[in-house]
Amino acid sequence: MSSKLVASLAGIFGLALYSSMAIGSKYNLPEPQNFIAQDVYDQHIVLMWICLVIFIGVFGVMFYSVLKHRKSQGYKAANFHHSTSVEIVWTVIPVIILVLMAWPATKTVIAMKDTSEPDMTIKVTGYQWMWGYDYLQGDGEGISFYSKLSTPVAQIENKEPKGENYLLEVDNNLVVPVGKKVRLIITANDVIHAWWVPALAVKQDAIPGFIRDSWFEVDNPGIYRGQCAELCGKDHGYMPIVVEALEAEQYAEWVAEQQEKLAAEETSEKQKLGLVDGSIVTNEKS
Ligand SMILES: [Cu+2]
Repeated sequence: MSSKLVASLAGIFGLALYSSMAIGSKYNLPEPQNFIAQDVYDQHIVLMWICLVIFIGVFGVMFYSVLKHRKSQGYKAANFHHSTSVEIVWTVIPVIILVLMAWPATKTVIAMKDTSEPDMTIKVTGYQWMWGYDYLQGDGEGISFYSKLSTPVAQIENKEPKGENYLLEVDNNLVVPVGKKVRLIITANDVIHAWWVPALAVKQDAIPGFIRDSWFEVDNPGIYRGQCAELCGKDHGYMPIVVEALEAEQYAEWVAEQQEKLAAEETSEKQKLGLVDGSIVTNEKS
């Protein structure tokens, strides 16, 4: 009977593990896009296995003890109160496990916080409910825009079928070049938000009146999505983040395009104010 029970438990467990692997891609962390995200991913997997081993060990011993030594089998409870050696063992073993887990995690956190020598710096500002990006230093310096949710209201109100990137799409992506260290200076204009892009392993609170910094590098061109991760009001779920990583050449093209747009805006602004004659400055690029 007991071997049957063990076999069926093992079967259920195996099945659960197998099905969790099958749907793993959906519920697992997204595919890491830089070495920090890879470290985070690997440590996550190792920690899950450690949890699993501890879970099976602890519950295995507990169920074995309860089932095998129950009163109806003629066992009598021991009535000792204190065992120094047991207490030392169950303190020392978890401490060793915790230190082994904390060692690599600490190294990764320190690397995450190392924002020195960036190739470019972008200021990220959280607003209720959108993001603002200002390219402060490096390629693209001077570019500045807001990034707002672009999912149609009809989809949100169930009047249209929901798109593939429902609530994870914006009008202006945060465009960056691949392979460059991008330092982010993060703050907020109203309440606390948090800039979170899991594939890039960045999650940082954006706090009004304070500056926090973080950094990322993207290994491969592509689009990586994230969300505000700090409850910031009624539209907290409607301020996604979209990072678009481009190869160097395409990035340079994008920068040129943006700067032209900025120059044109500046000119028309000045014309409106009657400060200059537009015809003279239209070819001037700042
Ligand atoms: Cu927010």
